[in-house]
Amino acid sequence: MNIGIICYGSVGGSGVVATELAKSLAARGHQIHLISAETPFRLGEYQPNLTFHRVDTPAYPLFREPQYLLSLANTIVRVARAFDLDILHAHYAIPHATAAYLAIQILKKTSHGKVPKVVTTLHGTDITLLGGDPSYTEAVAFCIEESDGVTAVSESLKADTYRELKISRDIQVIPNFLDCAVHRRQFTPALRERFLAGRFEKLVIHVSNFRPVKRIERAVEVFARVRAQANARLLLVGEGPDVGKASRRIDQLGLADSVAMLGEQDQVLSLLSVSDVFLLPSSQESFGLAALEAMACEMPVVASRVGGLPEVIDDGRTGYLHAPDDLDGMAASVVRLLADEPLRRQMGRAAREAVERRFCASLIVPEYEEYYRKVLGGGG
Ligand code: GMT
Repeated sequence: MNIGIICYGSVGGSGVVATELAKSLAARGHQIHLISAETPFRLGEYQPNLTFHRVDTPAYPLFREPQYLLSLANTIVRVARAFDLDILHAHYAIPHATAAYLAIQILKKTSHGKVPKVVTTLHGTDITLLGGDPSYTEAVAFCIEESDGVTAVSESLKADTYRELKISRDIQVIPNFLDCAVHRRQFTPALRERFLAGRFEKLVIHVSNFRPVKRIERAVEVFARVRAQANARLLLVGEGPDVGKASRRIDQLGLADSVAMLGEQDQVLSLLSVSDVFLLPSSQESFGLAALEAMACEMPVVASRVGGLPEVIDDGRTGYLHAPDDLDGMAASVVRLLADEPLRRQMGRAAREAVERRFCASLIVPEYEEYYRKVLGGGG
């Protein structure tokens, strides 16, 4: 199939999933055209069958906002015509589903060749934070209804979409995935020793884009409770709007010596693999790709019981889930795991097994292929 994949290239789960899907589909012989305003950070080296098309949005003094929706729709039209696309797969509804809808209207009026079918994948905040906002609802709901196929990354997100947008169409759940051959524990003793620095015994890690929904200050507060009971260090990996808040909270709680802020890292496997527990106290998480990456590296996750996280983490078997405001409960679970090596190893192994059973690219990418075929056959 000739498939156009539209995504955000900046660090974020939806862009990662879209790029990994693009790479896997290209490796399976499809012609893939990845369309994004930035080079997706997981794109990596040249790969046959995979072409990247940059969306350029020229600035003009009259425009207060850059016209990304228009330049994206325009790029989609050009790519669809030039490469005879069968499928246009929009990752993250806002505004990608709308750009795809607009491009299709243009192609229907102006092209003599085939017009691609549109598949929209809902990732989370496009529905739970933005989609339900009255500033966007009508347009988002309309373009989701108009897509030929719609997928959501969890049952929880599917339910949220019906509730928030009052739509009635069918939504297929296809969970996020990892390349399980690549995403596995890569333990480097020297790296662990470097972080332990001869002063600490255990490592707790949090990886995110430091947006408010990740509640990074709460992560620091959970760690403060852990630190009172265990000789642990916290590794904070990522960049985003709440980095400053994190630093301030670390200083207020007198934790500067036991927290390492590592900034954005595109390869987190080695960092995950030397750590003991992953902490994710988000207020909302439609799936929690970062938790899945930690589990693939045989690490238990302590997280909020919100959104799709219970579909990823089996409470008591592959990690522990708590009400988002139960910081004491999260800290107690982290301390328990840090103190009990056999329990931690057993849960880590169970976490890896859970990833292999349901979330490997080798299982999920064929689900997307089958869904494309269904949509092309008119049954989407
Ligand atoms: O809002 C974000 O955190 C970014 C967003 C994204 O597009 O990267 O994350 C969402 O999509 C990811 C990939 O499907 C999911 O793993 C995240 O759970 C989801 N974030 C939220 O629901 C908050």
